[in-house]
Amino acid sequence: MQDMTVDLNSKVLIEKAEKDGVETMYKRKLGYKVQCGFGLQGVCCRNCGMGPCRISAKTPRGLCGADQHTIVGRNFARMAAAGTAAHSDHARDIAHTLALTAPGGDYQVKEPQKLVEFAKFMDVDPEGKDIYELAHEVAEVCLMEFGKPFGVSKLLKRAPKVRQEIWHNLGIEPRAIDREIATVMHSTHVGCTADLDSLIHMSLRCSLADGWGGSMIGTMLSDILFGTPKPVHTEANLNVLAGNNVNIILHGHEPTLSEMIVAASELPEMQELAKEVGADGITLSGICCTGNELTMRHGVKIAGDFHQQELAVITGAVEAMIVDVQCIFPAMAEVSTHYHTKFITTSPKAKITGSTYMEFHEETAMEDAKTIVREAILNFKNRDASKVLVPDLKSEGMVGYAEEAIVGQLNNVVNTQIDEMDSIKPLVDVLASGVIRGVVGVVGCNNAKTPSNYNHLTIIKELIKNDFLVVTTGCGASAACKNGLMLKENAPKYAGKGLATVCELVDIPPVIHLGSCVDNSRILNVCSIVANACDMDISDLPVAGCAPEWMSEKAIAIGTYVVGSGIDTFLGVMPPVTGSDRAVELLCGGLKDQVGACFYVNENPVELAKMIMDDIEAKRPAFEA
Ligand code: BF8
Repeated sequence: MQDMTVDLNSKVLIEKAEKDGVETMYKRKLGYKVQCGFGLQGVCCRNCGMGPCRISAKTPRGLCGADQHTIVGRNFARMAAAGTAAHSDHARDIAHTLALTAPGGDYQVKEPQKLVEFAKFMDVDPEGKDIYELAHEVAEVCLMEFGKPFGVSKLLKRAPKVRQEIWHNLGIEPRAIDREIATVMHSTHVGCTADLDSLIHMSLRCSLADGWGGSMIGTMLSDILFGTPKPVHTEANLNVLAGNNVNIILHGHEPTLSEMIVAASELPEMQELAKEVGADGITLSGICCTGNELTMRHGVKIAGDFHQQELAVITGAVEAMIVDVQCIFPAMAEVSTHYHTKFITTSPKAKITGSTYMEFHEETAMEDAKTIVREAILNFKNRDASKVLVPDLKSEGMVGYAEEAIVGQLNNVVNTQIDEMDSIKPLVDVLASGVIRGVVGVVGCNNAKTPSNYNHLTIIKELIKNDFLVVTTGCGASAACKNGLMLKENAPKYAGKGLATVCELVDIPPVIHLGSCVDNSRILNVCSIVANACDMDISDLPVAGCAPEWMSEKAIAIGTYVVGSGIDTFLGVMPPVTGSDRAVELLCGGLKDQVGACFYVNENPVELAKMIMDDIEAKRPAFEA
């Protein structure tokens, strides 16, 4: 089992789990020596009650006559729709929270100027309006983006004109977000779409509603509510858990809950209560995207990534794991029974049997957060010292580079102009000169199909060694931070000469922390600004996307909108599409002629990194000209 991760802390805790008699994902994986071949190829259909139908040489069609291309296409589209739903429902909650803002309230507008700019972008006139009146109006306009009856996403106009035309001509401009999700679900119902090209177009349209709709709204409104991230120091890996402090881990995705827990835990009454129960204080840390949201705005430490959630509890040093939605193992309830940890679920969208359910409402946010934090503190007395093992390793890093920070950091040294074209010029110059060969977004999950973190780290190190700047989000960001790749001081050790020089000159790490998975919309934003500044399409830029260990349906939506935006996307794990050679051809080739980008898959991370670099190098001559 130790070989199933490259994280040394994780190895220690996998061994402890064995001794403690606790089952983890790593153990369960051993029971799955052979996974279902039909599922792996995407040729199992259970979209109606006549099935499940499984395509094979003996049964080349389902009972309704659907062939492998239809079934693979439908399954892929449903994954994209589920991913879009998850990101976008997150964004919807943030928009509802913006509608609740009030002066002196639990939620306030932290970035009034950003709100005004975004209001104008969304065709809301800020003139003569109080900032909260404006916030409520913007919230309503954003909420309309989910269900408006007519028109396409308002955010598409962020993209270069030429890109918008591609979408328009292909008929894949996303309309209302919920409509695109519903359309996929309808069209993949028995007896609807049975045409692969159409299903892939639908997947693109729906995923674009995520990238240029839900996720973009989520990111923008989170900045307005909680502040635009700025570079901040943090620490990462399970050693951030503090010996004699109340350890609270926040896990999940939406900052509405976690921001309030941060605020509640800083209250003097909570700090005093922690002392009363015999602790020295309270230590908050994060897992998964909540970890990213908190670290980039507050420097809250990163406890770990998706594959470390069970291991965090197995340290025996966690008073409470507080979760909201997405990427939470149901197994957390069982694992927690072996220790004193309270596994606290808070969302009606993610109730888990065996958890302690404490529903969180944005309307009573601070009161709810205080109740939850109190529960965690009072649990400190139940910690059993004989069960505690906090492993030794943690790393430092600089995190929290929003678009403004990336552009600003380069600009401070090379250029002091503040208008948009001049601001972006240093980034364009450093790319055009070839000092940095290209920019790669290495993002996404951990997948038990690969040793945890291995693909991420291998690919990131190959890229920066060859002067490719890496930007990262989600659990990929945690992997990089845990391994010291987000420290400028480590640039000479890991980065090529060109990249190391840039890191030194403009004070950036070789791997840039861009935030959570919804923040992949920041990558679209920066690409658009650069493409517009160069009078190019996004597909002409020396950039690429990579998901080395993707596993979630959200990752399928992200990969599909990144491809749809014109960025070649490299996967380290094969999606379940190999049952249809036509689907593979289309996704990994044919789309290039339509949207200027496609997927590439290679399960060898060194080879995948080489493919990324070759791909970008091939684009460089045109970009340099
Ligand atoms: O949205 S990277 S495992 S945490 S899905 Fe989940 Fe994947 Fe981690 Fe965040 Ni993104």
